[in-house]
Amino acid sequence: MRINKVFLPAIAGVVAVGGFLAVTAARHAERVMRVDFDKVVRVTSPAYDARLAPVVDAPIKEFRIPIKDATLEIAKGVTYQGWTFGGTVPGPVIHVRVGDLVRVTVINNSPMPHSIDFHAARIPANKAYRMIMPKDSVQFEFVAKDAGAFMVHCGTPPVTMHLMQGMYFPFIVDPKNGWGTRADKEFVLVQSEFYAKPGETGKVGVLLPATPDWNAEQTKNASQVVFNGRAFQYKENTLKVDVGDRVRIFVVNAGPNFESDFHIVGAIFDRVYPDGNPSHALEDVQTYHVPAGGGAVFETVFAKDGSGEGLYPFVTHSFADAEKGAVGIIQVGEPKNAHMDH
Ligand SMILES: [Cu+2]
Repeated sequence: MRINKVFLPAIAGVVAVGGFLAVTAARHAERVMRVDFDKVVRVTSPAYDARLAPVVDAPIKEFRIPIKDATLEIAKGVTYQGWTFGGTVPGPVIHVRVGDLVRVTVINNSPMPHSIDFHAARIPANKAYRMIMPKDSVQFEFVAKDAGAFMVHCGTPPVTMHLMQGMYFPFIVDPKNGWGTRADKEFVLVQSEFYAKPGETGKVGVLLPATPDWNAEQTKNASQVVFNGRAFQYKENTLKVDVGDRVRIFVVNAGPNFESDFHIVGAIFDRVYPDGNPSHALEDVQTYHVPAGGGAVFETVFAKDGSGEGLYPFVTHSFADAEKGAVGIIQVGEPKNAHMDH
């Protein structure tokens, strides 16, 4: 009813009663967006869909987020029993705008306690981020006040275990009036690490899933470092843009342990927003670091007279990590017979 009241003064007296109901219903639909991530599952095949859909205008955005166990493919041919938000790693991509009221319901459909932590929220942590027991749920709301690329994750101890199992997703907040420049393509990349022991070959010759390696995690010896949950997935499934496109990439580093030194080979970022504030843009940057638990916004233009048609690897320039899977390719245009030697 609160929603209807918003429109009552604006339209009372200018429409007939029947029209009033119709208009109110239509406006209501525009004011509230509801997404149930049990039903809307992020595409992960052949690669996790890195494209960011435009933000919806509805100023109230409601999200139902199920916690569930899932079998993941963390590298080609390597399966892993993960813990997830929404059945994928990373979980869903949420895109809102500064000023939006964000309503969250998290349901724990897994057999162990979990929780949720929105880095973008200013909210009492003891209430919103409390433990959610199996079959229990938590509900809270907050107004998104800060623009940027934010991490959302499970905060149940040991947090490192819940992170290495896959419990994180990106939460993108656009500034009220946009980023100052129009982007032709927007992508989201979440860097993270897995610490997995290779699976053994079972009795019938089937390779069993890899298993968590707690000692490797404690000594920070990752088995895979990935963008969007799977090693090297964007080498074959390139991110495609057109010549002349301004491309904006929201990079979130879910860790749990490593920094991301984000770089595109063959391009320069004409803008980086380290803290998501459009008035704090850095200009003409080659590489910029994203700390574990942090995010940054990167922009570059693949102009015809510069970084035009061709292939452009994106990496963490901490190359031991890139060699474990944190590398992908942006394909600009349709370069003929193009391949990367490295
Ligand atoms: Cu958890």
